[in-house]
Amino acid sequence: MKRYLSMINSALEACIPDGNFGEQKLIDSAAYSLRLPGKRVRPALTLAFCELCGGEAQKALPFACAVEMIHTYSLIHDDLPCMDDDDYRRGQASNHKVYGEDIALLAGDALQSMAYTTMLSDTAVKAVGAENAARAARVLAEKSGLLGMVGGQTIDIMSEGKEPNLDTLTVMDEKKTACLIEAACMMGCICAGADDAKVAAAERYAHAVGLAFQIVDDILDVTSTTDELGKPVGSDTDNEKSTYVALLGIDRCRRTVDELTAQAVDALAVFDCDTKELADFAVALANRKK
Ligand code: GRG
Repeated sequence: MKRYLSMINSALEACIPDGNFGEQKLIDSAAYSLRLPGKRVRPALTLAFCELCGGEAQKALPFACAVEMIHTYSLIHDDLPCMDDDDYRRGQASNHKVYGEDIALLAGDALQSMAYTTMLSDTAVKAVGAENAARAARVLAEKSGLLGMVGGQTIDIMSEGKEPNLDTLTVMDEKKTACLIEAACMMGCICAGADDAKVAAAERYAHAVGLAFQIVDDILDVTSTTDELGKPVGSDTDNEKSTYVALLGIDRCRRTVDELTAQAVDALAVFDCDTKELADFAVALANRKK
């Protein structure tokens, strides 16, 4: 999956516009967070699923960038004082620590619309076809919106300080984290013109990988260091967050991650080609250290 990194980083760089008048600070703020060294898990998945379905990664690149833009906006907003109030992200000062809360909020908003202008540009639409582009954009809107990522973040906030409950926690993590990973994988298939069975299999893979990803995030929040993660550790405990670790303990969490990873690998059976790379990726994400 590492081979996609330079492609993704160059494409993201090309999306950063030149400023005209007073908006330069906003552009700098959005560019600051986009350029920070994220793992690029979601855009890499878009490109990998596109290739798995016989498409060209290059054609899916605007859609991969769109997912990363939505992810970056969510991280900027997540770090704000009214949310998790974190000072570090991706090993650097959080966006609002550099540009102020007002500009950070607006940079998140701007990245959200930039995601849609990027994947609905003439070039992107021509590359994958108008119907596929519209379908991919709808998937991203649904999975990142009210009933998806933002809905999950709302459940998270409403649950602070309350007794954790496994059902609520699972729905929260499915929405907050798995939904955007689902969008990333589904969009890759859609860009390649794949049939509904393949799009549904990509969604199942991503659902399992996404839930495991969030549980690993919760584990790392208590077992890792700020230096290793590039973001503060212990913030879940400080913010009285409901997490899998708080509810089940680390050993049961690890077992759940392994079960979910096995489910992700099973979901790949629908694809009639070599799926080893995506199976290995699910295992690598389950064992990640940052
Ligand atoms: C709309 C005001 C407003 C806020 C929205 C939706 C939202 C805030 C936040 C999303 C929730 C969120 C941040 C979920 C956590 C998902 C997660 C594990 C993020 C970390 O992803 P990585 O590890 O990060 O892929 P890098 O930095 O590598 O890209």
